[in-house]
Amino acid sequence: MKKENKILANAVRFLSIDAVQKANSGHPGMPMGMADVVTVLFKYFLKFNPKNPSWLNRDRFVLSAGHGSMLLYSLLYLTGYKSISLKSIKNFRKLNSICAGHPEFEANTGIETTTGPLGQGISNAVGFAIAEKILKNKLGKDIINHKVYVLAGDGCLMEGISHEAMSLAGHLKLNNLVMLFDNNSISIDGPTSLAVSDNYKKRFESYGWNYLLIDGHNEKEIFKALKKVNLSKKPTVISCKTKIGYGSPNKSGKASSHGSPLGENEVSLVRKKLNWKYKKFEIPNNILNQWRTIGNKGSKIESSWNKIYKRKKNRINKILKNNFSKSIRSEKINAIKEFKSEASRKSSELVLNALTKNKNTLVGGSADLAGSNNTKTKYQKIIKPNNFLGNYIHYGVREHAMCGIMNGLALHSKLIPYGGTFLIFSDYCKPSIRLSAMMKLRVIYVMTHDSIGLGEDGPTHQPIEQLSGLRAIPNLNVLRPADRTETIECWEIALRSSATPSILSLTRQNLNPIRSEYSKINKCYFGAYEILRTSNKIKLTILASGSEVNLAIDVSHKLAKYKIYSKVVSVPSHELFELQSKSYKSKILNETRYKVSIEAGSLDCWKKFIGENGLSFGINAFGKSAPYKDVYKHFGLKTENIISKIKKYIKSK
Ligand SMILES: Cc1ncc(C[n+]2csc(CCOP(=O)(O)OP(=O)(O)O)c2C)c(N)n1
Ligand SMILES: [Mg+2]
Repeated sequence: MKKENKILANAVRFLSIDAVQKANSGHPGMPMGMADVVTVLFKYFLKFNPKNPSWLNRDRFVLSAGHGSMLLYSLLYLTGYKSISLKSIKNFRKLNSICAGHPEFEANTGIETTTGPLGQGISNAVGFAIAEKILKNKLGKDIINHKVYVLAGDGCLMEGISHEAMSLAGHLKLNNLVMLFDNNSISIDGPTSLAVSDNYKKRFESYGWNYLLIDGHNEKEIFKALKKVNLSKKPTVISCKTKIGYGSPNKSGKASSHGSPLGENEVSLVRKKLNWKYKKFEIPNNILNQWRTIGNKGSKIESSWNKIYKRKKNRINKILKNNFSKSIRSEKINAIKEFKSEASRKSSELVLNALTKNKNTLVGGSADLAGSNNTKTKYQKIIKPNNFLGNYIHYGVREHAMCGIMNGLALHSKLIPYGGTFLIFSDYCKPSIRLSAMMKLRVIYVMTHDSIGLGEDGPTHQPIEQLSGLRAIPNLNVLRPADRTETIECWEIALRSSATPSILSLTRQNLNPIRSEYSKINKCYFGAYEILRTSNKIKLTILASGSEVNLAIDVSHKLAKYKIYSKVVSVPSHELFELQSKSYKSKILNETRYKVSIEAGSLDCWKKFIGENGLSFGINAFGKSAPYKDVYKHFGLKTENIISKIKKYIKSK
């Protein structure tokens, strides 16, 4: 490294070391090891403007190795982002500091995504890179032409999601994507040789990536590799051989520099070794100014971009604007007119048909179940290698990466991703779903075959505890519509929830329509609403969701023959119902003493509505392989059984 650049890199190192030491917690090793690489990247290559962290055409820098968060905070502070002050760095890992333990996405701060669960950042970066390609086609390459850099460590690359995401990125030839692999051969338990003997070159080249191996402390090699990327037709891994904890006499190259402060003594020794004469957190003006000069370059680049943008602004805004209301309304009118039995996955396809007839920013996809999830419409075009004119992604059988990629698509700017798989495989998506919720992203998960109602595929495919588990995730709307009208309304909710991801839980089997009148109001927004009552004076409230609303209606009508009068409440969303006023909730729940819930899944999540004295019908076992009506019968989800249990229940209480 040139002396001046070594000093710049050391500024990153010492801010990181000092912050971890002060917090008495964190990971100094990675920032120390990768400081040289990122210094060359930020100084000579990265296109960014700290004065406008949201600049649409900035390069995206994703820190997949989120444990090295101090590397990112140091860079953002040094280059002049307002979001990160020296004070916040001193408050690293303290309550409400933007310098959280792991980077937490916040718009307009330079923190592009939330990372920490290893490997997620790689899938986000693939999403960013796909978004860049799609938007370049939509808006023109004078408006969008940026790169995506992702810094990933050994851990990220051991995770399954890295295999899925990189394989798809290679297939799609995402030449705008560059991975900086911190190839330090150390993870928490010790040398990576304890657990890995992959041939990285062969692995990545077989995906269709370039593989460049460099010394991550050699400026010339770093520079040359980053320069080479520009001409590539493929994504590139720059495998940077680095020393974790670089500069630490006793801890460099060892796992001991990974996850805990170096200790005061060792910090002094590093200061000596790297010839850093400054006090804790002190970055002398001449060094800070050099970093700020690097940051300031971006203003100029953005302002010349702005000239082009201003000319095209109206057209761009038009392209990026969505207007779904008209299609939603006309579909709702149609649903009432046609009044047809159909699977809610089919209803969802009809909604998508209407939505995709016109241009918008929806980007659909499925993990190899397009036909089963009904996610692809005849109006959509497939995204292919070297052709990003389309709006539909065949993710392949890669559920986890699909969801991480959708997070990246949503984070990039204006795209609205939706992607399908079977509800049972939400388990393969969970870590990314959780992050969509944490980051407040509008990602729409189309999850079909949502119960034992899928029938013959049996217990491995029949979701039981999935709805309950998903409902436990904060800021996630789990939407389980009961017919076509509700499916349309749930889609409308998902599209309008700009800060909340949605799960659309949809059936394989047919459902009878429950809504016979057109309503301008989106009733599903209430989360739960009355759909039927068999008398003015009722004794019983029956709550049900999705496919079981039909069953609840049948039960309610038949109970009336025994003079047990009831109301049926359709509950498309627990979360939205919880948001309603006390009086609304009370009107729905507390009209009767007797309360019943019916849902073909785990029972527990209904307790909060029906109380200890309520009666739940559901399933607490792993499903069965048989035609679906037989499976429903087997688990007691049949009108006769429910009626007889309700009769006993009312007698006994
Ligand atoms: C999914 C997941 N599993 C486990 C962890 C805990 N963890 C954090 S860092 C780490 C080791 C990472 O090793 P590497 O990527 O090589 O980072 P380095 O030690 O080189 O900085 C582990 C296991 C995690 N953050 N995410
Ligand atoms: Mg490592």
